[in-house]
Amino acid sequence: MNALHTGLAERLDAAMLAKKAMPQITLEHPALTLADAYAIQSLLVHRRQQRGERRIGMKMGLTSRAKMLQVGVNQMSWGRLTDAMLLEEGGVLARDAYIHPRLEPELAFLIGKPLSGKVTAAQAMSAVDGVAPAMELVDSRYRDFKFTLNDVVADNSSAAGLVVGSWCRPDQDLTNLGVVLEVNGSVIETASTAAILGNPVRALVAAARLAAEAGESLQAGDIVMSGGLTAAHALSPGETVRATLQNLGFVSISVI
Ligand code: OOG
Ligand code: MG
Repeated sequence: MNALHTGLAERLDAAMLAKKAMPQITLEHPALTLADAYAIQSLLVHRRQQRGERRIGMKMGLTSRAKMLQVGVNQMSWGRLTDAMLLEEGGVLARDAYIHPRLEPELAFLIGKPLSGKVTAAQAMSAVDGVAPAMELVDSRYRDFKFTLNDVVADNSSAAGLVVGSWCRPDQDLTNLGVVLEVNGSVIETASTAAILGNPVRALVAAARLAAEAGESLQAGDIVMSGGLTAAHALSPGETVRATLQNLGFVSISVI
């Protein structure tokens, strides 16, 4: 920990609380490393925990080509999820509670047994109690949703919210399930779960490895988000957004 990390975590937190976009931190601090960025993220999430929020899991980011192309960053990132980010399935969210929110379809994993370090896909899946259709709400704290890998990592990988559907049995083939994203009944994006690294279980394997590298582990009850399956959709009031994952069901939320 150092003063620069603490100061940047505070600025990112303030931007979120004020719902006001800020300049990219790498413009002012081009020498920041990826390790610095994760240190800032850790402090940023710690501030939220000091306000009473509880860690509920981990989000993977930039695990699909569609997402990498949309934001112009071609390396995986991860972030921390807290209970304050949970949004009610079938509920509403207020557009003006965020800066420039976007929703994206994802696959959620429910961890049943501790998982950490180098694991195989089979080991990762044997630690999973359930899988569910989900959407992630991303809301970059940076102006115009523009960032480098180090910027977005410091900003907790744009994490702002998640909507998780009913848990389904994990002992099924998840490798190539159809994905449909609809806004007010019109299909705007389609994909396959194979969009996530060729097999979405690889996102969970990566999460276990990255958690261990950060000195953490996935615990029973944790949620792991796979990363966006398609480009994210920028929200406007009046929209109902629904993500359907083949065999798993759907999740939806309305924007006011
Ligand atoms: C960066 C976070 C990426 C995903 O699912 O790929 C992400 C962003 O899009 O703002 O959440
Ligand atoms: Mg995401």
